[in-house]
Amino acid sequence: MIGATGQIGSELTQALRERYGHSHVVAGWHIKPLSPDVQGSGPGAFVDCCRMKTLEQTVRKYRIKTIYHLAAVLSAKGETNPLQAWENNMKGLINVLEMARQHGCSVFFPSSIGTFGPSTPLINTPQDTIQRPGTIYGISKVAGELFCDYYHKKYGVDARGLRYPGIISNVTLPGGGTTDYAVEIFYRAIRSGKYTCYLKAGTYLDMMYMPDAISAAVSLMEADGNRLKHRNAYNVSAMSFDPEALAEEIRKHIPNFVMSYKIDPVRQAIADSWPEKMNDSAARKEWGWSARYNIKTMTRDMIRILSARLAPKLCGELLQIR
Ligand code: AKB
Repeated sequence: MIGATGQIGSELTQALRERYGHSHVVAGWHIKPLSPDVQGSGPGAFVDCCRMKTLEQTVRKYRIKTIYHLAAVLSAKGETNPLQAWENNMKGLINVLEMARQHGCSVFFPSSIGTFGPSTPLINTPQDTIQRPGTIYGISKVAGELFCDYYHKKYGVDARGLRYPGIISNVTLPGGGTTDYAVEIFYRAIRSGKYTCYLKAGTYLDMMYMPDAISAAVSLMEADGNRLKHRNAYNVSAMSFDPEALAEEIRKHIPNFVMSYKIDPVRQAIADSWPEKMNDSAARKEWGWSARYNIKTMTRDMIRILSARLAPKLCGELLQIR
């Protein structure tokens, strides 16, 4: 697992360990150290995917069969230093694909709703459609999708991937994304009963709860390759909401929750160019994808888990878990 300290990587590492055996999943870390849970439950390795040597040492040492490449600079952070983001995102993936080619590994590559742009149909976004993103993150993810296809066609590397929506989770905070508000809002609602949102009311975006994001990755990687017509860059969708709808859902559990707005023009422009809801019929048909959580069940679960962890006393007073 490259990026085992990140929002998705930290939880995917643990899920894969539960499924395939704790000693069989190596947690790769680079800038941040591994969390105590990840570090304590299986092997870990320093892996800077932009430096081939560290990647190769780990692949050889542990005889790696599958590389999950979860490290990336996200959309909003990428705009602060576009060339650096391009360098990290592309160099990392190309090294991973080269390693996979040389050592016969398969690859999981998470792409994103960020690969779409203002000229894409943003409602019921088709699997195969116009992709002209306006962020460096989106450009690197489109190029990544194409690189995965290329390595499969030219070298037979089994590179598979998904286009994730915004991911909502309660273990590791996201960092530098446009959809991060949908995670931050829960922490603030529970801690202080207030949140200032940087996206406007009415900004509908495709979103997914982490258990569905994990199950999508596992199901795709376990799917029969003969059934995969696309193999890579599958649209996967679960729920679509705007900040108001999420606040309303949170108020069912925290009635006094107050949301205000202070719009960030950079993230607002990115969000306006992303799908409200993707069409994920190819994933449903080719490997049986379907999401379990909607806004109601996700919100209930987030509040239950975070309230137990963050503010047991406060939450006893404020929450009405239904
Ligand atoms: C981001 O907001 O940059 C990511 C994504 C949707 O890919 N969460």
